Amino acid sequence: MLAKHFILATAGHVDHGKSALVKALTGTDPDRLPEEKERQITIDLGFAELNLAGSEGQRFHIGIVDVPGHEDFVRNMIAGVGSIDVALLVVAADDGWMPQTEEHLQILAYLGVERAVVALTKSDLGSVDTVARQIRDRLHESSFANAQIIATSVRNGDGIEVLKNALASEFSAMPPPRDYGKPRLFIDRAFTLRGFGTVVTGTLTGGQLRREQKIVVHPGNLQTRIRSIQSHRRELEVAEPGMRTAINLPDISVEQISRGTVVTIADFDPPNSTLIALLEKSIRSSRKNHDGRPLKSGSFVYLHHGTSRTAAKIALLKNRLLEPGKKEIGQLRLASPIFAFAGDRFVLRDPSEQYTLAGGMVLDPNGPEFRDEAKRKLLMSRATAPDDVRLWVRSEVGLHRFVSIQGLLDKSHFSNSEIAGALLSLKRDDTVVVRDKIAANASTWKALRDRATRLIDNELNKNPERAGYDLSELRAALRDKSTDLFEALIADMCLHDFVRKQSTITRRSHRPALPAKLQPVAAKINEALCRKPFDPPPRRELEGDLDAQRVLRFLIDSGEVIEISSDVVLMRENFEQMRNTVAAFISKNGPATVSELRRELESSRRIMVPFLERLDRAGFTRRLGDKRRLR
Ligand SMILES: Nc1nc2c(ncn2[C@@H]2O[C@H](COP(=O)(O)OP(=O)(O)OP(=O)(O)O)[C@@H](O)[C@H]2O)c(=O)[nH]1
Ligand SMILES: [Mg+2]
Repeated sequence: MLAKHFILATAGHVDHGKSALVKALTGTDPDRLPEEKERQITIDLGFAELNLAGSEGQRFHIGIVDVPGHEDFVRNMIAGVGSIDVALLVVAADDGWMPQTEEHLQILAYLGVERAVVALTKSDLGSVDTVARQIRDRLHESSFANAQIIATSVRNGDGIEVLKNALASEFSAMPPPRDYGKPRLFIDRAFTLRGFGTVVTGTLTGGQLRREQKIVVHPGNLQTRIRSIQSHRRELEVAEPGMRTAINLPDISVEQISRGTVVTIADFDPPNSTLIALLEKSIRSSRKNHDGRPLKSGSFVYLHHGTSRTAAKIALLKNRLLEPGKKEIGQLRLASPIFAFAGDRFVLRDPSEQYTLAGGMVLDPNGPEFRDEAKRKLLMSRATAPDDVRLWVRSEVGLHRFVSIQGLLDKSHFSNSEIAGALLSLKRDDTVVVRDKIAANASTWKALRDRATRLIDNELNKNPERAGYDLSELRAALRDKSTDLFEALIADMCLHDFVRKQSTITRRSHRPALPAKLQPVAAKINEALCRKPFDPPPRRELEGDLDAQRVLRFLIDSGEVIEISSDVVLMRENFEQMRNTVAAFISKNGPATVSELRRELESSRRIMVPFLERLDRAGFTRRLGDKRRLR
């Protein structure tokens, strides 16, 4: 049986025995920094691995992240628990539930961690039963209310095996970490190895990474290739979600990459600096302390996402205050962009970095501001069903009216095939219209088509002599519609009552005709063109006013008048007669010059030069030196 990979992280108050427990479970001391050894305190993240067997022979390979408990290092703790599957919450029997036990619990909840096992450590020192009751009490109404509580001691080894079994049973009940084809490695360490160059490590989520794969580093959009991959010092071809992953990026210098940067693939838009999120303040945050005060719209906070931390300004969309126990939609403006997906969780802390204030879920990673109630509702619906791909696709179409199918929800926790499937099902129900590369709500699409129909009909009513409405004018009248959207609209209209003719669109039933008031103008133009049939006046003289322009355009569109050049037009019958005369003259006399043909036709150079060029272009005549012959 293949081993499943999961990530476990410790959590809990300073000095409660997290690192000692990791060492007892794995044999590895996660405190690797000299300063940590000297001060006997964890400062930064530590790592270890643990192999467990399930009761039915399953094998679990667990990457462990050991976090610091001290209040000064909560920032590092958050970076360690951003992509974990299970928390190992540690409470010491001689100390009980303490401030960072509570803060870590809230952080885990904000980040959406749903499973935990509690280790009641130092059982050799304190009253296990009393503290176990206290823990159960504090876990009440948290997502860990039913977590197993295991008393352990690293002094006498009590409970260590029981804890391993408890963890194994936890993992047995879990599906493997999701692979939706969108890998992200949030970097927690970057260093240089002699002979290898830059190595970065992190917890892989969302998809696989393979050796030799092309990747992108954000922010900075640095493009490079993975030279090699390791997990817990073993070489790999492919790293899976849920693996502690180290990758060698020899083309990137260690100065360009650090905790907080993300390694991903090149399929996505760059990071964003504005996002729309559901913000949530835990009912647990205590009124007495600073962390219990409501969060004010307009305030500055630190946003922790993945392994990154950035300053942000909050704008709540409805109320001015976010009270404990409440949820609100808000916009976050970030001091530096983050590579967030819709559905990602994050934590907000105060500017002095002493308190955890709130948490949230990204509802739109590229959220322009909107206070529109309909859109707020659509976003709110997302928050209630973060795993419902159909709902997310439908709300995406609702939020943006017309969405390009390529890239639809690409920054999300849904795979491309889940998104395509949801779109297909919405299309089958006629909820969403899919045309070409565009998806829209059925009603939005109908409204757009009705508008275009009205514009075309208006135009054809006003100018019945025109063959159709210029597409460029129609597009301008519909205002800032993308090329893809406009093309999809025209194609859709042409399936029914409309037809595209060159650069215009018209009703199939439309027959251009001159309105009565323009008839006299037409007669005047006719007369002018026939007075000297082979030497008519220049076009600009015929088009004295707007009406004359309309008529001439109609005559050209209907084929009664032929456009020879920008300034020469001829009646069709005169044009044909000229052409026959040219043919007869050359047949009789052999190749002829412009002058000879001009004399024969009693025309002028102004007409003859463009006229003969036109015959050349049509392949009727051919020019050889200064003479024309017939083809
Ligand atoms: N008696 C007893 N002492 C323990 C036990 N577990 C840990 N300790 C001691 O408690 C102290 C703190 O242990 P650590 O494992 O460093 O605590 P920690 O939770 O990792 O501390 P931070 O990472 O700094 O938050 C050390 O001196 C350990 O030897 C235990 O089961 N019994
Ligand atoms: Mg420690």
